[in-house]
Amino acid sequence: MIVNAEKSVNPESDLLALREALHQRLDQLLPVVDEQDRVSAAMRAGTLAPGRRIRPLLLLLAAHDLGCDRHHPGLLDFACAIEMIHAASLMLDDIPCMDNALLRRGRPTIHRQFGQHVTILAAVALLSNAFGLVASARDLPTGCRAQAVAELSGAVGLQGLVQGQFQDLSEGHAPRSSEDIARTNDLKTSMLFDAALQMAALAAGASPEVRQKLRCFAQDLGQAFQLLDDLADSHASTGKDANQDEGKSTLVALLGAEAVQQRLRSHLHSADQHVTLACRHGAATRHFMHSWFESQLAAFG
Ligand code: GRG
Repeated sequence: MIVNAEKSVNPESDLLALREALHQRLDQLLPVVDEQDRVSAAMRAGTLAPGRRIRPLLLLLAAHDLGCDRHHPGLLDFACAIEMIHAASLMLDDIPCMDNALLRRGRPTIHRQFGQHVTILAAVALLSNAFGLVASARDLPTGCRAQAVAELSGAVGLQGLVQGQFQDLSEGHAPRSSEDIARTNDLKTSMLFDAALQMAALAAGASPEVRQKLRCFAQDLGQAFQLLDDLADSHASTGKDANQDEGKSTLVALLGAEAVQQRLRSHLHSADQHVTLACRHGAATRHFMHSWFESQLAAFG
């Protein structure tokens, strides 16, 4: 376990510092070696574009709440790997045979900048880089790194993001029950949150009981996150195409915005209880989660 030396955290300035550390490390991990190399340029453009960095921040803050030094270099590597996988998933999600999106993170989607074949290759290379980075994360025990690779592989593969995306694409435009929608959201969104939290727990040497509570936390958080994403769909200021969900069977379409907001708050409440039990009160993680959702709900709710 990597021990935390400092105790006090100023949430806002600390978040800024963590975001900056993430950006710098990602920049270092994805260098411009050859100006002509379109694939590496697409990898950089997809990853370094101004995303909100929710997943890697969650990893670092949960690790802090579990007693780790949140600036530990190995944790930063884990967090960057999570962001690379997330960026790869967004790049693939946006291509014409999937969501056919024009805008992402306030910029033209990667296939519009670099073409489809470059985007697909860049996403595959990002995935490969991410697994390599976890396997070689700095100053972490071999067993911890190996288990982190296994967590991540489970979250991305056929029982994770890939399956969620497949279900969304093949069933998303047909009528679905709220349970089916929630199951797909779990695969698409909660699984990567869970991998991030499990990697924090592995670095912290957390017990199986703590890891189980974190799984429950991730499930609620992912559901809340996806509901917010659905509520934000009709707004123009998200940096993504508005009304991308038109004709899709989302929970907003099925239950209406008000019921979805209630459902979202109930998931947040449950998430709060799980993380409080898992992470010795989970102060940093809870503060981040609540302030982030409150600001988003004020804008889109
Ligand atoms: C092999 C990695 C990989 C994926 C293959 C394409 C795919 C399968 C999965 C896509 C899953 C997907 C797009 C889930 C949506 C999750 C979601 C709500 C994304 C938006 O996340 P934000 O709001 O985005 O955190 P930023 O841009 O802020 O990072």
